Amino acid sequence: LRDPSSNEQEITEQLNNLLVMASSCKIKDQFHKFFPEILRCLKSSPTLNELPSMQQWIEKVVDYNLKGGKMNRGMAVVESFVIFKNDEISEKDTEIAIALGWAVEMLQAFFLVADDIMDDSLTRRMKPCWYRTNNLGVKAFNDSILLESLIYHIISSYCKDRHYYLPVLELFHDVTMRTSLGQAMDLHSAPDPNQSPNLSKFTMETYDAIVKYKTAFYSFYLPVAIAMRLAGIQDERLFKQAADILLPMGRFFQVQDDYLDCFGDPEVTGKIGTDIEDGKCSWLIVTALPLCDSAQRQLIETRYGSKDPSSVKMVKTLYQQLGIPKLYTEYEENSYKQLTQMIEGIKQQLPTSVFQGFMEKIYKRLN
Ligand code: DMA
Ligand code: MG
Ligand code: MG
Ligand code: MG
Repeated sequence: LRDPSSNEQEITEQLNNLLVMASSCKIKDQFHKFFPEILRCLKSSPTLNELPSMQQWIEKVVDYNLKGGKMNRGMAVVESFVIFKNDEISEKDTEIAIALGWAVEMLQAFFLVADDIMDDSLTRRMKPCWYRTNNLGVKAFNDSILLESLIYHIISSYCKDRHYYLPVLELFHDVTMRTSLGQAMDLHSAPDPNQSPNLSKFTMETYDAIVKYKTAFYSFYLPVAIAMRLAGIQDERLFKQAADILLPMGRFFQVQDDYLDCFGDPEVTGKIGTDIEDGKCSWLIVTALPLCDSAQRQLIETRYGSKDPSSVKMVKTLYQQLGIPKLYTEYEENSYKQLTQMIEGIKQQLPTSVFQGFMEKIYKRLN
């Protein structure tokens, strides 16, 4: 016979999960509905009023590059804020959290426009990359800078008079610096065109440093740290504790991104992979190398980092032969367990639902 109290506990847990899901749907809806507000805010900037001819261009750049994504990062600001605040939240505060969520999406857009040029990518979010539209090419680089500058217009429009204005500004600046350093390490670890890769650079330590900086800070730490600032949290130890979980979670996310680059379905991921062609220091190559015999290593030396489709195919076949997909599934499952344990470990200090919510959204993801 089942213990009736355990049954009750289960029902309470399921009810709680339903409540969290309902609130997440509501936030998603509110978040999307706010987009025209963001456009209005950008177009009403005094600077743009001096240049009415640029208003349409801004709208075009922002519309193309901010829409169509999963919005996980932006929504995480709002969802985390609601949990941290744990109190009645005013309409104004919700609005600020949503606006800052869009500022995070703007930061993501600015990095992606540049990333796609540098990675020589073809598609993003099921559409051609921005630099491949409007005959832009490298001129799209300026739109990346433009998107970055708009972040600060949003932040000042919504929180100039708030006590957390400066800490939030510093967060965006610090995270931008870290992300661009990560991108620099990512780019420098790859070979020059028509050169064979320097395989001694492809170690797990290098990989860990690259992905922590290029992905984990802006995708995981930034949204939660903003929410903490909005909720009035100032204790630096709590920010450190949050980072101790969010940075490894960001690594987990980038390992998934690397796997999907090679083995994902572009119809689902919305982007065609380029890591093998670009000779990137990806999780797959770093995991594969120690398993290679000398002939397999030779194959990587001659074929990795080449745009020739038959070379790319040979690398993918080698990954299959080495059992990389199975190793990936094991990594994903073990990491999930480990991260869940880490989250359990901080429950006295920080609300676990912030971190577990993030985790549930990305575990076993296909896009
Ligand atoms: C992306 O790394 C990192 C940033 C800062 C955009 P990536 O090139 O693997 O991303 P994607 O696969 O989305 O092009
Ligand atoms: Mg890329
Ligand atoms: Mg890249
Ligand atoms: Mg990638």
